[in-house]
Amino acid sequence: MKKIYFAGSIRGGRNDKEIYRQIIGYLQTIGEVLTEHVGSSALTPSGEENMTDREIFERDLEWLSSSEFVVAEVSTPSLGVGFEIAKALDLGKKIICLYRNQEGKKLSAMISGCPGILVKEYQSLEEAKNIINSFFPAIKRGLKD
Ligand code: 6K6
Repeated sequence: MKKIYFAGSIRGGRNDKEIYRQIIGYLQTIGEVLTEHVGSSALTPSGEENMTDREIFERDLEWLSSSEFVVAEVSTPSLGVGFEIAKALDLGKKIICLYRNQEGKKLSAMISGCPGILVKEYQSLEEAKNIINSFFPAIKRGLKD
């Protein structure tokens, strides 16, 4: 099963958590999503957490290293997501960033201008699914591994 690392804002703000949950749900039909909690409505920026920041950092980097693909939802700016994208680039992962265009806002040039990152704009979940399908061409042919 393909391992997919989904990245989405946590302390950067949780406005898009429902979208993350829906995208994660779709990615789970394709492979194993290591970071399912990113879409959880129980996860708040200041919520109780039984892990230290160092433990979270180390666990997430381990997951990132072991994954083949990184799917990042970058509409809500997040330092952590930016860091994960840069790290994934260094590790040679295949990265796609999904971005919803919002009036008065623009995606960071460090993401949209980076040649190793595929950035795709979407509005609806349906569009996001189509983008994901074309990012995972083998999946479309029914090959899950
Ligand atoms: C609970 C309450 C506050 O923080 C927590 C638990 N924190 C995290 N748990 C799991 N992954 C995390 C946590 N904080 C950051 N990450 C990783 O960084 C996730 O994989 C996200 O993709 C990304 C979010 O970064 P920020 O800067 O928005 O928090």
